[in-house]
Amino acid sequence: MMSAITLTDRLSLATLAPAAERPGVSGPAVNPRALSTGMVHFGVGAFHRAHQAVYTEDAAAASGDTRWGILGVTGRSAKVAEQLGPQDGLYSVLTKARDATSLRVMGSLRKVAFPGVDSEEVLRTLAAETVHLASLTITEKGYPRTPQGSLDLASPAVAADVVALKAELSGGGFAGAARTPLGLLARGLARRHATSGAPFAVVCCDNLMSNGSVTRGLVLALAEAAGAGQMLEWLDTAVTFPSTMVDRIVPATTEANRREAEGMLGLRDEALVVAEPFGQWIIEDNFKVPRPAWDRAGAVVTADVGVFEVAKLRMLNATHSLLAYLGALRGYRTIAEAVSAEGLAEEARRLQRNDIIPTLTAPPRTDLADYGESILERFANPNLGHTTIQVAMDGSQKLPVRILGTVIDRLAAGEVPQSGALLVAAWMVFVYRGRDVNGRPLVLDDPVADMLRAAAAGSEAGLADRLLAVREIFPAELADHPEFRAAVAEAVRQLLSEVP
Ligand code: NAI
Ligand code: CS2
Repeated sequence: MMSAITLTDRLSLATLAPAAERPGVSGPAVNPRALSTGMVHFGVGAFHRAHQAVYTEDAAAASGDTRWGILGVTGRSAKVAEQLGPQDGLYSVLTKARDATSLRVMGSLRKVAFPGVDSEEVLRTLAAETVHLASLTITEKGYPRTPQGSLDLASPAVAADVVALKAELSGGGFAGAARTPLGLLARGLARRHATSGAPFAVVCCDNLMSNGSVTRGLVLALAEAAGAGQMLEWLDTAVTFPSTMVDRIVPATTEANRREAEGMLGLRDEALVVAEPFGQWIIEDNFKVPRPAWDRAGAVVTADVGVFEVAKLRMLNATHSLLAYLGALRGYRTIAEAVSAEGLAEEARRLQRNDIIPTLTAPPRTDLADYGESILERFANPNLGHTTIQVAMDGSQKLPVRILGTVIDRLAAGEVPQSGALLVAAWMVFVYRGRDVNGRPLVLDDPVADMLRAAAAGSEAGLADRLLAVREIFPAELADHPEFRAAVAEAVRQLLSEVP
């Protein structure tokens, strides 16, 4: 007779207790059943679950404040909602240090909504007086902007959300599923203004410079486009948009990760996330509402977050992208393999020391060279499995934030950033070749992939100029700078010869 197939039970409130007692496992720091929802998070992907949700849970544990349960809002699909629903919102964080692994069950994510079916619930929650803030990790491409940085009103999704916002403002009732997170947020703020008018905070946690100001500008633009009238003044006086610097390396979860966690937990966790031990969160002190005691959980709440943001986005994220593109082209699957490969750590140091550090003001108590070394050390963690192809995605959105500001600053100082040119060139060859030195395909995962492939197509000799002419990425002052163009073209020529 066939033996019964043993399906491991799922992590849930009913199965949690014995699991949390297992070696290497820690249980929720709060009682999930005691939490009320106090915040909404848009983009409940891996990073939120391993970063803001952890800080929020630690803050609740330190303060005994039970107001900070989280309603997560997914973006593109119902997948995360389907992963977490049967688990009562419980999930675990698999923390992978170089030589140790631990598992922590999290209890603060109380429900996940999918805008396709739950937009009205999200609107009601955003308007509730017991809910004080929303946070976002919707990726760089989640902020629909023109090359000049304004709201992209030509986007059909944005246009549809403007129509739905007009309906909300006119009291016309539910206007259907939102098409963008910012559209849903703006509608929720409209409802809050029309009901309690209570203050609110919107905390962007995406890798963007001045991410709070960027978010504020887009939300205001949505409201203006919808003819918001009095709501605009309320947004200006009652709603704040603090900027933040966020840092924790959180690779996409693999099935091997899930199996490892299952062995530790004795339960199946379909919503598992994986992360390094390091974490940092610098938050602008700009709130008119109650908030979790994040500063009691290791976050820093300060007036000047900008110096931290620019140092992190330029030092960590640009180095990440350099290693991702050079590493992927050389056939390295992970960032750890790339940074440990012959010559690549030196290229990363050259980028940091010659091009980036001269453009920075060091954050308080920070030696920038030491900071750069600590970053390379984190990248070298062989236990993490962060892939070059994951970091390489969305290059059209990431390059402007991570390296083009550095390039502009160095050119203004009369210097030609050779390593910055190498990073741009490596991205160009990644787009153009679409394969590594071993002939293995390299997927171009980018919101404007088709446009990039079309722009790149043609002779090798003209590749640099063709992609520098893409104004959605490269401003004319860069693309037309003769010495920068020459540096990029030379680096492209060299890399094309290395990846035939
Ligand atoms: P993820 O892929 O796990 O989650 C991305 C979330 O954004 C999902 O909820 C998805 O539905 C939503 N999304 C994706 N494209 C969208 C679009 N075009 N419009 C609206 N929503 C969209 O990614 P993960 O790891 O959670 O990272 C998300 C963001 O967090 C990153 O893009 C970055 O800005 C920030 N971050 C990530 C870190 C990491 O190591 N993973 C570290 C520091 C910051
Ligand atoms: C990475 C970031 O995927 C990427 O582009 O550079 O997600 C990086 O892991 C984080 O910014 C680290 O804080």
